[in-house]
Amino acid sequence: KNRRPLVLANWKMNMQPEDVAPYLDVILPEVEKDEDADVAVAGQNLYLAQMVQQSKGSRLAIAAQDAHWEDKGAFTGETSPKALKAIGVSYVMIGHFERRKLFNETDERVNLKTKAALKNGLKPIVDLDEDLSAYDGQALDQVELGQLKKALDGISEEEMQNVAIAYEPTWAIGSGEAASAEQAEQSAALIRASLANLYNQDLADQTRILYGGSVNTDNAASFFKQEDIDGILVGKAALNPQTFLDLIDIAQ
Ligand code: G2H
Repeated sequence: KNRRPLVLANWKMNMQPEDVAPYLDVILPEVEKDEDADVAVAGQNLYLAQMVQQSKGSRLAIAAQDAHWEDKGAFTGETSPKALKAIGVSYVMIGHFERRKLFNETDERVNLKTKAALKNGLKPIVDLDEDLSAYDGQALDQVELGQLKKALDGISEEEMQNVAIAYEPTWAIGSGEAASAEQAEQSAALIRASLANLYNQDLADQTRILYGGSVNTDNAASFFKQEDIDGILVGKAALNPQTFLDLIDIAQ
């Protein structure tokens, strides 16, 4: 694989204000040594400016968990992708399973948000939670995943250089029961085949695909061994900074 591993911690709505700086204090010196993987932490919006400040000049990238599709306007409670970029945020997660399930995120909005993130120079991590078993047995050159196709509608090959895809089987999220490495690889391979059909094989070969859903230090290595899995999206296990560091080590 010539794709650079990406390890993303998703804090979700966890961490109190006093937890943020000590967490970064633990990981920052170690992340500096980890030259063979990209590392990012997605915090609640209200911590992002502080996280960017604390990690300035380091290799750690800061991610948002969502962003609106407009740069500004009357959208109470929402977050502007333009403002995220301005404060130094690098990545933005779009369409996480919890957004789709609990906050009525639609494929159309995922698409609008992905485009807006790209327009503002943020790197979107587009999350898919579609049940891919439906595509079982389909010839690879015909695979066309619904969520993927809708999310990327109108996004150019050039813009795709900055997009990563994350796949999270719904039953594996926060359940403690991860997909097996084989199941995860099968899904990642389907996603890559679908990217090749939507764009071309070169682009599919360059795009990073992450697995998410109950990743921990026991199973992470098995995911990285898979041909089509280039990274992990980690919730619960990444709430402990030492465990997150262990996961980054495994990625390299
Ligand atoms: C899935 C994942 C991170 P967890 O949502 O996005 O969380 O690792 O707790 O399953």
